[in-house]
Amino acid sequence: MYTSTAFTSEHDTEINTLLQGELDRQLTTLQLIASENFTSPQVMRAAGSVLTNKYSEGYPGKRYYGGNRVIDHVEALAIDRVKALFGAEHANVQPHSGASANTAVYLALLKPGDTAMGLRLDQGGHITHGLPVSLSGQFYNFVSYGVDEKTERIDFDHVRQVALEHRPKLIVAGATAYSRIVDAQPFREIADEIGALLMFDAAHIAGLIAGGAHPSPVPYADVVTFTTHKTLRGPRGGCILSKTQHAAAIDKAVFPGSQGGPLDHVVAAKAIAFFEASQPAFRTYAAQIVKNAQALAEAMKREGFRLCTDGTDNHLMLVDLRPFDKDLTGKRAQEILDVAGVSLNKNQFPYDPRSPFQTSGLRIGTPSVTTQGMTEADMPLIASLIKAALLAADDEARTASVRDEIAALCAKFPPYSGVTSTVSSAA
Ligand code: DSN
Repeated sequence: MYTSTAFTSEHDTEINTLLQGELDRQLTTLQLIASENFTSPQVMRAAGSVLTNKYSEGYPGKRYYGGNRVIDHVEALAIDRVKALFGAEHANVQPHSGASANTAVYLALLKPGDTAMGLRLDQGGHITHGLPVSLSGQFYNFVSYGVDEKTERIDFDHVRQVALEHRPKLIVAGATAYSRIVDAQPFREIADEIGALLMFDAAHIAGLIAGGAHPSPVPYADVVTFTTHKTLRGPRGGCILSKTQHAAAIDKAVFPGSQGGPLDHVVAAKAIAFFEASQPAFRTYAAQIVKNAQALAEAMKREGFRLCTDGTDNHLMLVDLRPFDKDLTGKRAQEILDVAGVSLNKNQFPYDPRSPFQTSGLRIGTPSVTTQGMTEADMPLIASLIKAALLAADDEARTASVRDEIAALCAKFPPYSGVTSTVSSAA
């Protein structure tokens, strides 16, 4: 299903060519974006299935359209599986994305103008945690907590202080660029002290939680949101878990509050991903993601980079480029690495002196390379290739040589068995 034959369309050779080009890119370059993964053939098959043809506004047994007998079973199965996977009381599997999930939670639990509190975007938070240009920042009065400047970790004395000062109705825990365990229990205690609700955004770490490689926030949080396509390795989409007391409000806020018809093909793909994540092999996978991140972090340090918090407990690390090259911005490094065959993203780290458009840092994650079968033994080579690519900037011959080495490494770890690139080198 990944071959050019499968992508062939009599009517649209332009898109066919582009799909093949993206397949070749994914097969011949290193995918180190912390929020990406290679989903399974089964998940992709469901996401490309006839379920895309169906309208099913509403919920199982309560639809606005006929013909939903099969769809009801699909959605009920997805709900049952995800509740069992995370030990949740209630689940809504319809959010189209993590941002949609978070927006629905705010709609369910807050009134416009209410105060909420989340991690600063420039210290690891997400745009939906109150960025002024996002809906969250425009409709709600978001205040922020940060990380400690010295340890670069969440400082719960500071979180408590901000909570006591602003008394938010909702505390948002969770991050998009934070390399340490996020402990939900102290957030719960602070929320209880001020009578606030607690939402945990587990988008990045949902797969680690499902696989037992990160403590679960489900027992502590009123609501847990996550995306299904990051460490969880499912289709692109969102999900909301909640305590029973919030179930009706959450469901109403998803539909009809903020979405219309669910993407039933994606709901089926989510159900498959929840099944896959419940298998013993997924626990091994989740643990290996972390082992690989820790091995890569140590190797990056040996290559002369500084790591935010000096390392990682999860699937990602934030790299401070300044000790390696004080003039190299994250933006430039991302561009250089893109040409050399390494996909990652520029990222500010806490107290980064540069803007979010330039940054002094990079974010690197191991979910994709771990799915490909790479282990700790392969991480020093990745670190040395990153360094070599950065040193080779603007030197076409040296960059091409690094790119060939990367393509050779990727060829040893095909993410889809039997599927090879149509190009010998990604150049
Ligand atoms: N959550 C973002 C990321 O981490 O890449 C995307 O919104």
